[in-house]
Amino acid sequence: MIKFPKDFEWGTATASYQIEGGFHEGGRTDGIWDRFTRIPGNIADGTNGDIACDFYHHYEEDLKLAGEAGLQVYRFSISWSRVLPDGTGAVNREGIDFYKKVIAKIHENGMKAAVTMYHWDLPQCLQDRGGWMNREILEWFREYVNVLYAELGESVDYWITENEPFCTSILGYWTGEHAPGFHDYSMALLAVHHLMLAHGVAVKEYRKTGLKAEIGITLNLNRVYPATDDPKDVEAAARLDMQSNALFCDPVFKGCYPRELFDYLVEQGVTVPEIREEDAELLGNKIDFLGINMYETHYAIYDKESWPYQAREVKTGRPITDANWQVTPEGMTEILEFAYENYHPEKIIVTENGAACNDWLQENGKVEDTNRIEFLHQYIKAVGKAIEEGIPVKGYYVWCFCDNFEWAYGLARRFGMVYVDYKTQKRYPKESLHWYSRVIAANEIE
Ligand code: IFM
Repeated sequence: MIKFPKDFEWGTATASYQIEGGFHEGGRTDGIWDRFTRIPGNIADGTNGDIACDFYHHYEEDLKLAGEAGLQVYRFSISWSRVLPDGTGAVNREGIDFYKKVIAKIHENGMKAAVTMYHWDLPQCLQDRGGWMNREILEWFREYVNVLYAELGESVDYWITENEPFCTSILGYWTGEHAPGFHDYSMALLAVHHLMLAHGVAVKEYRKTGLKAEIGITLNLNRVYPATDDPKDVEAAARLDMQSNALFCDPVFKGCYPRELFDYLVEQGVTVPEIREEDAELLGNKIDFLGINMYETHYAIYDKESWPYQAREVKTGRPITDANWQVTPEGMTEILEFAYENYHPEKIIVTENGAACNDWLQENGKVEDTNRIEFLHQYIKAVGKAIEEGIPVKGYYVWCFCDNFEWAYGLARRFGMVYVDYKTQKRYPKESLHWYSRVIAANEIE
């Protein structure tokens, strides 16, 4: 039996574009995902987030259900274009009021509010001005976060500057799987730099407000191990490992980028971003907690055709989830050890972990997602192991509370603990939600 500390917080996580819907209601303008999802072929099942699970109209019901399940923290993100329809300038009262009501309901239902300020949905009007390629985005972001601090600051319990800058940059500007859908590695690296600086801006501005809630960033970290012990595979995996972890952790904790990685990329013909003198101070701004999203350990081999790293990820025969991700619970303990040993964060929160499963709704209204329960069980145990080793993990949030729009995979890929019938918008708590409630109530796991 693993017992969790008394002050450990159990929660769940969501994100605006994936759940909200109401895409043209209440003064919201288009974000980059509204544009991206309209391009044929970008989303596997051709769906989009126009309605998703319609949290915009169902938030009261959802937050009541979350509270009744005993969840202690509800993580959600703000849609920038709902709050500032022109990206900067006039504040949309209706948008702010919506989030005020959401936070009030979170509290009313006995939970804390963890707010992500940027979870991938850049206003399209700012993309039209260069988006994450344009250094002016630091000023746009400064304005946006200050609106949030001023309007919501008194009621938010945890601030998360950005979610998974890896995805915004590498998937958005290199593989093109995510909005805005570019394919240029040098652009991706520039996006990394601007994202890291924007994170620094948000922390710096926050400290000026005197607000007392904690602020951190959420990184999706995972070790990349060699699939064999061939030295070429070992080196190739080490390069991808740096891209996944050090590229994002070094700027946040050390105020610089991994030299070895940048030197390698220059040799490959990549243009690395110009780092100005004033950047180091912004990059290294101290955070209160590190949020880690972890789902899968990756394995890689040498592949001379795979530019720029000459490395390719492969599966290694482990069971896989419906997202085609390998089930690797030991990797959860390992990534927590890696983060703690290399960067010494004072506090870590696992801000996402979960599984996509091939769920189906039975005649009796039940969804018996035993595979998700087994997945969560193994990963939560792995978090407990890290705590027993003395790593300061203070919270764990399941992705996701309810089924939602899973980016390039659309609505078909279900990650929720609550099943959503998208035709009726009716919610059906899955067995995993009941199971998670019991874990929370016991604060321990077998
Ligand atoms: O749905 C995403 C979320 O937006 C960010 N982290 C991973 C989840 C599952 O893919």
